[in-house]
Amino acid sequence: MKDCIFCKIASKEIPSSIVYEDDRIIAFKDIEPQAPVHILIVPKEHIKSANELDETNIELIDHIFLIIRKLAEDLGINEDGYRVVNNCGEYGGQSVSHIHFHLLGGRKFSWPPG
Ligand code: DGP
Repeated sequence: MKDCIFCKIASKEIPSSIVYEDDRIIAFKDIEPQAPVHILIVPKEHIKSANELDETNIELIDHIFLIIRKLAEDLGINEDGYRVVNNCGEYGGQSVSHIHFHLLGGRKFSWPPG
């Protein structure tokens, strides 16, 4: 989608530190890391937010979570644990309107979130 920063990252129009890519998704380092490991997992298809998901996206979401598990192993954060976050909409704190999942690890997180 024109003017979408994550579409531009997916098409390599904007550079990023890519840690994983396949035909459906791209994963890259967050530009403002909130933890020693902070990766964004983003579908290449432009989906605005979790609000837009439907049955046609089930395989995509399955795939994303399997890749998150693999990345957690590869990045060595699986044993200590990690957090996966999806921010949706204004109250959820979503700042980029292209659905994405944060994989955060390398430190202990508190609960509830702010
Ligand atoms: P959210 O607030 O959930 O919409 O998260 C958006 C994240 O995207 C935020 O943590 C910062 C990150 N981000 C925004 N622009 C860029 C960019 O150009 N490159 C990278 N690598 N990350 C970005």
